[in-house]
Amino acid sequence: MYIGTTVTQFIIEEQRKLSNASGDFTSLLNDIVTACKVISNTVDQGALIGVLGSAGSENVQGETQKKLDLITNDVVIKSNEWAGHLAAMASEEMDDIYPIPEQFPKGKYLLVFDPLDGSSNIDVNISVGTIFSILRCPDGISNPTAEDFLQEGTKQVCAGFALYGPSTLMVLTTGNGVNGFTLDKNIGEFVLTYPEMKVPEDTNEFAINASNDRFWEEPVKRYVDECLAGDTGPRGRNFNMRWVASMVAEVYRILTRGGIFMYPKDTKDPSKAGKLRLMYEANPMSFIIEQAGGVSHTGRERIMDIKPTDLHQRVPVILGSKNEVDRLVSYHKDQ
Ligand code: P6P
Repeated sequence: MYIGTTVTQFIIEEQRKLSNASGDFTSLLNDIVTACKVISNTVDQGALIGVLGSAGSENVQGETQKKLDLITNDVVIKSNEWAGHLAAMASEEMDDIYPIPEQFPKGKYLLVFDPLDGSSNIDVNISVGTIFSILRCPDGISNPTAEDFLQEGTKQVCAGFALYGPSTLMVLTTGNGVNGFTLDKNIGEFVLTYPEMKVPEDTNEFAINASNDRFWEEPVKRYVDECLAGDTGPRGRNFNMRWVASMVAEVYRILTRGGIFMYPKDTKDPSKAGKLRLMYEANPMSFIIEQAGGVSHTGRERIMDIKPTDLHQRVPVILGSKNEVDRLVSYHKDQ
């Protein structure tokens, strides 16, 4: 019985379109996919294997780490450090970069990842995910530093995420559109189920943490107030609101039925430019959203154009359906 196109077959067929493809990239992507399968299985078992709850430590962001933050970080590291495709890795859960250990060969790519995005939800059994971004290691560099990771989002070779929800899904882009796969746990393979995903240009659904309302800048207040005014206000139609507090779940919903996701700049902590991290949340999700026909912006600039200055740099994020993001960007210009 034909099982459909597996993610491995898909990647190899994609690779054939690239004239200079060495197979290195395909093998790297397969190692990342393996890590996501292991994480899916671990998250699925949760309390049964004692992996829930706090690890009693903080990450570089000052956020309390869950046990699963550390476990999943280690899964990604161990699945990808040995094969010779990477020169180094960086993660939300590690202060500095992770150089490939001496006993393993080094490769030409850099991997940046958030091993368990939305992990504050894990103890309450709400969907979480793994976000990853692949960059090229600069030519001639065999021992990269954090500086070598600080590349604009436009330099990404690949971006993807796994979503551990009712189904475990994988969403990928290598710059030729966006494709979604569902993990068939009976055979342990991600199978192509959502080819050529596209973000609808219009939407009636916005996502924002409304508890931050009093900290928002005027353009965001105006946009959200107009959505809340519905058909009695300037938009002339009603809107719906969602907030899952798990970016992977929000982005997947937007890829499926449209929407606008906002974690904007606010005055809650003036020292922070936003909550979400550029290198392993905003940039990979921006690559995916743009490849699916959406827009991803800070309100003042295209996220993928930002020249990073720090591995754990935070940025405002407004992404999703083109016509809604464009509208909110125009409100920033009107300011
Ligand atoms: P808040 C999860 O911690 C995360 O980084 C994103 O996945 C999510 O969109 C956001 O933070 C949730 O933030 O302030 O609503 O808990």
